[in-house]
Amino acid sequence: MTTETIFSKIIKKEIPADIVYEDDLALAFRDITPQAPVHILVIPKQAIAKISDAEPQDQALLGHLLLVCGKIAKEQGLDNGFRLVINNGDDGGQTVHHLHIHILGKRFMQWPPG
Ligand code: DGP
Repeated sequence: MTTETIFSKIIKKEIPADIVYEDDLALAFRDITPQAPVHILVIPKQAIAKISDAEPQDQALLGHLLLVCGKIAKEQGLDNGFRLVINNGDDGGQTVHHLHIHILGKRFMQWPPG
């Protein structure tokens, strides 16, 4: 089940966001509470609530989102590396129920994550 989220409003430009990339399928904008000097969220315009809800027919869209992440990382100069994160569900720490990929960069990332 998908419901309206704050990200749906960003897609419809009903609320502002610092958008860094947009195409027919995807939108990317800076996270409002950045956890790294570069912290960008890449989302599908189609509202999939979480990665575990994705279906086989979403395969091309999911691949597209990853390619967009790579393109943005290059544009943002993350040549020394970066981290992609998808939080899924409560234990995953997901707070917005519209699939999003975090791109975090311009600092060293610890492992394991908290
Ligand atoms: P997650 O915990 O994976 O669901 O991450 C949700 C992220 O979304 C969190 O890092 C903060 C960000 N966020 C929440 N509301 C807004 C908003 O209105 N604008 C922007 N730009 N980011 C938001």
